[in-house]
Amino acid sequence: MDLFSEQQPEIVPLATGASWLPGFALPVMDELWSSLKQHFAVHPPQHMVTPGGYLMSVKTTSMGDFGWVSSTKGYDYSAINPANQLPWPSLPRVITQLAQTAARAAGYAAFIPDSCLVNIYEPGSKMGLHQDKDEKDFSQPIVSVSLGIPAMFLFGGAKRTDKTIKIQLQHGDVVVWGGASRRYYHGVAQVKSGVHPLTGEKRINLTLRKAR
Ligand code: MD3
Ligand code: FE
Repeated sequence: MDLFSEQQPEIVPLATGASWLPGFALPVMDELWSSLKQHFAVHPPQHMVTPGGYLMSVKTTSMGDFGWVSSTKGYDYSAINPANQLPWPSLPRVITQLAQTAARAAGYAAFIPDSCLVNIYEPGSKMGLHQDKDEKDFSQPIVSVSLGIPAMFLFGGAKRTDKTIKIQLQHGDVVVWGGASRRYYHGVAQVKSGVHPLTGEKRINLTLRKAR
């Protein structure tokens, strides 16, 4: 894997502790997509139920020691996929290495993810403004990787009412969210229809986390 062994990546600061690395994952997209397709065959993405009793428009699945799960009982991390009672598979090396290389480039040298949440967006899917607060250690960043058709990502501040900025996340983009930005509200606007040569009519987002 040649994750920028020579060239310096482009790093765009977005907020305190948040860095956008446009195209950072492009060298590994084929490898990433083939490992995701194998994963989907055993742990198919599902519409989870929210604590409020609604179905999410996004489909999710997980990899790693812990996977993010939602039910009418609340949000949690679990070592077992509740849909098939199987343990989530370990993180593919390509994903761990990508996340660690990106975190290091953004200034987080000691990031060891134990969870990868995979979100699948079809045209019309969206994710409302929220904070990620189900993880134990907020000093650890979250690394996000986008594949497939683009989406408008909404990014606010520490309060729900803070002004939001929009950035279009493209195939191969990586964003590292640490420091103050780790607690910021964020969401994804309704995904417009489109086709990507690798993923078809889908956007896939990976979030690498230290959950426990
Ligand atoms: C900023 N996913 O899974 S990735 C999520 O595109 C989630 O699927 C979105 O929000 C997606 O929780 C956004 C970018 C992202 C992920 C986690 C963050 C931004 C973040 C955590 C804190 C601050
Ligand atoms: Fe989130």
